[in-house]
Amino acid sequence: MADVYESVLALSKSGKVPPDFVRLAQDQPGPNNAFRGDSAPPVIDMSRPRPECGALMADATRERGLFQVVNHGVPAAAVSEELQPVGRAFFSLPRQEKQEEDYLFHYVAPPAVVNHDIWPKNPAGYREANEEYCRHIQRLTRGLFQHLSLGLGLEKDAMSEAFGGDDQLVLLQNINFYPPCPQPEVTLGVGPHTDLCVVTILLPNDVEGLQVFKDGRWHDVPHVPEAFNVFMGDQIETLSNGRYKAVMHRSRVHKEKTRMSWPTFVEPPRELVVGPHQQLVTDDSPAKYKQPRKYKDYKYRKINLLRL
Ligand SMILES: O=C(O)CCC(=O)C(=O)O
Repeated sequence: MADVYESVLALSKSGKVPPDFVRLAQDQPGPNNAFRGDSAPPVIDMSRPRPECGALMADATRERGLFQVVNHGVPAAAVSEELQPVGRAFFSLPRQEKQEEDYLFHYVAPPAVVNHDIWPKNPAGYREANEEYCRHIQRLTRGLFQHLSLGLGLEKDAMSEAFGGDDQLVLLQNINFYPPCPQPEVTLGVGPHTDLCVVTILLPNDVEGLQVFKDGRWHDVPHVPEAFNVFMGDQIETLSNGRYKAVMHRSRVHKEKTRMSWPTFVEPPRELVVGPHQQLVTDDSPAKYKQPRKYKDYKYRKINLLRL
């Protein structure tokens, strides 16, 4: 624990962000330049009847590519008593015990892609908490895919089938750790991007910082207790032939508090070719994404900043 806090303390005492972390003036979040109120993403109650839920999700995704869900079926205890404590404990370990300094990534499903050798061995219970959370997120993903399929006017299993089947979906678990920062107005936790995957299911701690870009401005996403943020990624934008938009987002850091977030990236299998769903390509709505690609090639090109 000493290590993290000593380095953060040193940073806070210096009162300045190291030059490498200072963003260009036009990319700095500034002291208070985001919008709230009407711009907040809708909070969708997943206990509503299925067609209603699908319609609400479809509206939200067409409008802004992001919504929040409550009554999603993931037990609060699996999050607040298991997943979050082991994540916090991991980032409190001395530096040499952590594989990374301020983030962690590993696959959690399907079994064929999971490599437990790179999962943290400490703290005790890390593996069990993450395996249990993964099962809940798999179930939530199935529900979301059904709603989002219906919202596109497709059969409820259409998205799952198009992405290779529920048990083949690849879940990449990430933890972001953003320590307090003496000058939050000049830097960002994560810079602007859309996610590569199909959807991202993001669980934040109670320190706000997520922002989404809409109508030429950045908007704060409020913290809603026990809600998940559901982001549309690049693959669902392609599959839906542009009806669902991948959301541009970024994260801020806080002057005094540590922010953490647990995004789960839901990806298609690496070899799967993703293109617009054939029922969504019509004379009135020709294919917008003319070059279907294997997911692994799309990912490689985007990560390496090659032309897509
Ligand atoms: O921490 C957040 O709220 C956003 C994280 C994010 O966008 C990412 O990990 O890709």
